[in-house]
Amino acid sequence: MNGIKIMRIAVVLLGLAAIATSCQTRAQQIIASTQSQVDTDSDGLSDQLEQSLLTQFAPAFMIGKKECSNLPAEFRVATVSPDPQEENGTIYGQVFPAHSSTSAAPTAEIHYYHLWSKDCGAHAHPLDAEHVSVLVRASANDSIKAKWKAIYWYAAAHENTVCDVSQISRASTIHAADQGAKVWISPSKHASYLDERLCQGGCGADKCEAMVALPPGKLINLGEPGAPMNGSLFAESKQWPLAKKMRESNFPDEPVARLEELPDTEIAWFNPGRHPAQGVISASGSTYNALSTSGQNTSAAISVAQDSTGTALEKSYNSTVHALGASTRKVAKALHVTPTEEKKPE
Ligand SMILES: [Ca+2]
Ligand SMILES: [Ca+2]
Repeated sequence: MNGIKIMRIAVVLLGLAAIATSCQTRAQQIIASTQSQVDTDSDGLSDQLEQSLLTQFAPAFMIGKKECSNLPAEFRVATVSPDPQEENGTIYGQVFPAHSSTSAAPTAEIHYYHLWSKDCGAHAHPLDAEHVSVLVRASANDSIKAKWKAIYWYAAAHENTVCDVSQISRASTIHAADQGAKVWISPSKHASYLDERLCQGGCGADKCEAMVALPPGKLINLGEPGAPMNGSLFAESKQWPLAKKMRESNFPDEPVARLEELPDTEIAWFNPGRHPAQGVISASGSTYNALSTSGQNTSAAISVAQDSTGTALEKSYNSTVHALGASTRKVAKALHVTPTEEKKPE
């Protein structure tokens, strides 16, 4: 075989190799594209995007060192009745298009659920479904390539009870526009707070003491109501209100509009004045403290601003606590708490 023939064969082989590589790359692109289009829970957001957003905005949870339910639990898959398999710090997520989403500015709501095998505080009960939420918006219409930013955060605290002290905040206020917020979970009752001081003065027996960071654990997408992912059939169980929490938006127009009227240093109550006698009550020892949530001016919010003479939170507390009076006692009665001494703030 002369040199010219060898060269021709080599060129042909190289050509074939190039074609094979091209076909392989194309196939890989098709597979990747197909994977990015998979939408298991049929809500219009791909599994890939949902997991990416869940990871980017995963909160940094703080829990009690002596938490009586140990860690948020992972629940047995493919089981309709919630069955805590292991208390290992698993966090469950849900991502769905927000009602304000447009093709120009895709917007999604994310819920992070910390699910416990039990509530072991006052009025204890088995199973405890708690959560925080965030509203996130894309910088461009390509939701995969776009940069996503958080706009508002919500933390559920004693939702739908006389003690409801759930909060809503601008993401920038709590330094959580690009990543997850720091969230304090009250030991035993598992109420979520966007500011540690709110937990310290929380409702009932809430008190955040000896708090430690929740160790990194699994982050599992629950899917949507009626369209579970990852075997999370337990989400629909009537044994807990998880499905109800999954069906509700935590960013309806009214609280968002109310928050936008406040200075950007403030966190707003989600339900100010929802209950006429509502207050944030802390019964600790013989001291009976309260924060107003009457929905007026500073009492509609908690300021997280600092100043040289102390926190604005304390100022707000001082300026509103006198308004509580009889209403404080009504809440105490509702909570079955009897203060032995009512002390004015210092
Ligand atoms: Ca989806
Ligand atoms: Ca989803």
